[in-house]
Amino acid sequence: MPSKILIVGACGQIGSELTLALRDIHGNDAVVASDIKSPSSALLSKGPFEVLDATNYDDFKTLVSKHQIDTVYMMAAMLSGTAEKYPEKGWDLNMTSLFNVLNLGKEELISKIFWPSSIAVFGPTTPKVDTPQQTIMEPTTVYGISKQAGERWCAYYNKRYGVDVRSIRYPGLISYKTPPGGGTTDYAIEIFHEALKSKAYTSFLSEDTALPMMYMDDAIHATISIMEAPSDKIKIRSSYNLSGVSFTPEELAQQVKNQIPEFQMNYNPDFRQAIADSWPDSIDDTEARTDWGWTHDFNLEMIVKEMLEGVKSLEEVN
Ligand code: AKB
Repeated sequence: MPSKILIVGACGQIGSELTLALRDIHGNDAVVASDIKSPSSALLSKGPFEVLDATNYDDFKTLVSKHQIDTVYMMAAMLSGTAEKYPEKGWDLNMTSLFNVLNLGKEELISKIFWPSSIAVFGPTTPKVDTPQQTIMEPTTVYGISKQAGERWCAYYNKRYGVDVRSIRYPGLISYKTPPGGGTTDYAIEIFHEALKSKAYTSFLSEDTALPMMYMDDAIHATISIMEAPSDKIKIRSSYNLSGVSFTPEELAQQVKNQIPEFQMNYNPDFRQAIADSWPDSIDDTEARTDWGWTHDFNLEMIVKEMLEGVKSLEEVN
């Protein structure tokens, strides 16, 4: 029987683009999109959509059996900035949704799971430059703690129950198609909208805050690649380091200025500065490259060009 896929959190920043990419590969009917909130028209018109609260196990199970789902991409999560405002809600959403999908795997109701982790699993005591796959991990944010705990549970369910769960530690993701969802790396998206609208942007991170980042197309490619890889190639069952580019707000502003010379960047760091300061500057992803052949395509210059063109085209449509 052909694979039937469920995306949970399909209206989110990654979920929306992942849904469209998977529908291009497998056909619209093979990919069921779901979210707790209403979908965008592009998602709705192209294939099946279901409203789902991922923290409700019974509803999750019913949906899986209704559509005979065998693969779940569990993309619903509360990101770092928002989870600092609502710590218990963040913990509950991030952990309960993960347990639900892992238990569907344990009960053999689904056969393959993707779950996103993040560079937020690292903390201030982690080596900052070229952070290795295995290293000190003492996260200081709710989001980071939930992702680190989640990674341990993924490895546990794989070892103890044989659940085929695969995961990536996403860096900050940059895209123009869907707005970002309350993360610390969101400045690297907002800057493009403001540069085109008002030729100025005030960054909530300081000019010299280097962070690992990636263009969304690379992230979608990585997500689909790790899921398509033969099971024996996935040697790490917690989560893989993944690297694209690394830059500071000042370096990004300079690239934007190269395209829009009048652009003015200002800095007014807020509570997210402390979160960013606790994360790595850059990531070593040798294992992902060796085990399942990961490569990235987009450098900073390409990202800036794509983002300015993409945001401009969105504004012309609206
Ligand atoms: C965030 O900033 O919270 C996310 C992430 C790095 O996981 N973009």
